[in-house]
Amino acid sequence: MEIPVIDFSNLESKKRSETMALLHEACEKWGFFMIENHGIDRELMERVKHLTNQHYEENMKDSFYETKAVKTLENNGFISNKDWESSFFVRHHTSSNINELASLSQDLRETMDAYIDEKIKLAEKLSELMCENLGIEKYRIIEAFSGSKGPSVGTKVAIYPQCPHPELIRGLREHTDAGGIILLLQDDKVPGLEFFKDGKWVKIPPSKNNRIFINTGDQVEILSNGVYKSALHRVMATKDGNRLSIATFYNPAGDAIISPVSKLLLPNHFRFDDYLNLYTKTKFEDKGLRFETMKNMAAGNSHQRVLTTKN
Ligand SMILES: O=C(O)CCC(=O)C(=O)O
Ligand SMILES: [Fe+2]
Repeated sequence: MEIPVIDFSNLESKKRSETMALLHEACEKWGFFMIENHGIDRELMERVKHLTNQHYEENMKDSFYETKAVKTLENNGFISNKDWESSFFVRHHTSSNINELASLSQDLRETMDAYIDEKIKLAEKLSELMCENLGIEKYRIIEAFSGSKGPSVGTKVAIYPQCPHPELIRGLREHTDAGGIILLLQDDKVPGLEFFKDGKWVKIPPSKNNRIFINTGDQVEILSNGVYKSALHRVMATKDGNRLSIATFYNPAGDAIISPVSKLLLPNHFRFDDYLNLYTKTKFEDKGLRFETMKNMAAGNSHQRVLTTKN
């Protein structure tokens, strides 16, 4: 199974419709994919990774190996209620906490800020492409996520440290993500991330060619009325070295009210007789039009409206 790779440079070329179709399939059938040629500066990405690794070595490593979970690992069976992960969380939007994270160097703060600005642009671009593919208004996802102050954006900066007993603990236990669009800058050497697809765990290889890994969260599944998926995933602990992961969450605001986009809903709550009446008149028409008419009827509009526009 080849994980879909969406080449953003094709969006400006003759290959646009083919690329859009690939993106749609990735969102529908996989819930995860990679993006290349996304336009984020390679050097900026390398710098974020380098400074984060350095920050871990200087400020996080010692305290991680002091934790009780680490010390008791050998004396336990499988640990099912903890993760082998050392992380911190940066909020960017709607308010930033980066200056409150005392141990971060000025260099890391500035580099992270510049990098996240790029990630936000990429998330918004992606949300627009998803809307286009779903046949809904271009800014529908951004608006749905906005609440009173705009979407909420945060980044989990994590190292999954080298683990002496990877069979006894997960790097991060199985879950789906609560929010919207997740953009992951991951280690270019050490693997560990796995996604569940069609009954099997798919291993996500370390990033090459500056690719960014994307997955969609529960709110995208809900907004799209289940057309797009939030897939189960996990991080395996490993003996092979530290694994870096910088995951940016482009999520709804806390006060955003979420519901499926009405255009994507199937008709519901109608009397079957009413459906049959309409069906008799429109049996040889496209069923999508019939569904729209049933939805309009439920909304109190004339049931003829959609059909008469066609005839
Ligand atoms: O670190 C990773 O690769 C995945 C992180 C993740 O799934 C999460 O934080 O929700
Ligand atoms: Fe996740």
